[in-house]
Amino acid sequence: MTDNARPPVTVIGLGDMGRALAGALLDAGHPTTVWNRTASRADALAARGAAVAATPAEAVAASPLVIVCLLDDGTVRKVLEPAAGALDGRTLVNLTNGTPRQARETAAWAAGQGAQYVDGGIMAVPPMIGRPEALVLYSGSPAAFAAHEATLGALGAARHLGADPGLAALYDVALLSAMYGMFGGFLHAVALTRSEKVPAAEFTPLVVAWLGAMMESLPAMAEAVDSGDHPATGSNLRMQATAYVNLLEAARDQGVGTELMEPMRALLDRAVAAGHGDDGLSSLVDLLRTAPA
Ligand code: FVH
Repeated sequence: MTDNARPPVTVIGLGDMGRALAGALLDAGHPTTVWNRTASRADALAARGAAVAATPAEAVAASPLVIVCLLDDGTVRKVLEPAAGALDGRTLVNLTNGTPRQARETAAWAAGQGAQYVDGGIMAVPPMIGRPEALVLYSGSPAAFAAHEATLGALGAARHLGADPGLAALYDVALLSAMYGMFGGFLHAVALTRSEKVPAAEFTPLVVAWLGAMMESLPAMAEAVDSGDHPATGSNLRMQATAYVNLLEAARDQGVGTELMEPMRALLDRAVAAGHGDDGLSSLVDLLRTAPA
């Protein structure tokens, strides 16, 4: 059910995420136009009242706000370039996962077409879209974001990070990197315990409690990073580098691959060799920002 008091929106790209975005906009009462390469993916949205455009250009021309959510940056360019003439005077919000450099390049390209540009990073999975727990990070034109903030709020909690269009992608890839670090650690831990037939479901509550306790140290580590002072607080890097060898040896003994764990050993060794053995873990941030010798 749409409500003509709500501004019209176009959604280009109806994969798992794009369909969730378009569905949330329909739920909020926005007249919604959609386009997707595989047209059948629009069927359920059309049944709920979405207008289905025949081409990307027709989709762009339908609304002052155009949201794209496609596989990757190359796909965004491929789909939008034939529609470039229709972008003049519109706001392009790109929720496709990408890099800061790609976001800045697409912003410059969009400006060349007369469009305002806002980049976005979706910190949510499709079933969360439309709910307040879905966080969507934005950066780019502050004026365009302010003009469309209420509409974008239909997708989830909207947070604008600044005028630099690369910021949302920077935060997005940083948060995803933290997520993959956590999942990688969990997967390795479960592979280890499964090697002795411990059911993952039995072991996992211990992981949840342990990671929760360790997460409490992150704000203090962040302060150390910002100050450049890296107190060991009882766990210096020399000790950690020595103990870490046991993590790798135990994995090999248990027949578990070490590919998720090896990079940290290399970094710890590099830190100790560089004279940071008495520092705390937070000093690895400085090291990561310098290439190995
Ligand atoms: N799904 C998720 O959990 C995450 C959550 C965080 C954000 N990501 C990013 O969102 C972008 C879209 O992800 P998605 O889940 O919708 O991805 P797919 O279901 O694979 O849909 C891909 C869409 O891209 C279209 N597409 C692909 N290649 C082309 C092409 N050569 N020409 C035109 N369109 C293309 C595809 O069309 P079709 O296959 O249905 O015809 C879909 O619309 C992504 O950046 C995530 O990293 C999702």
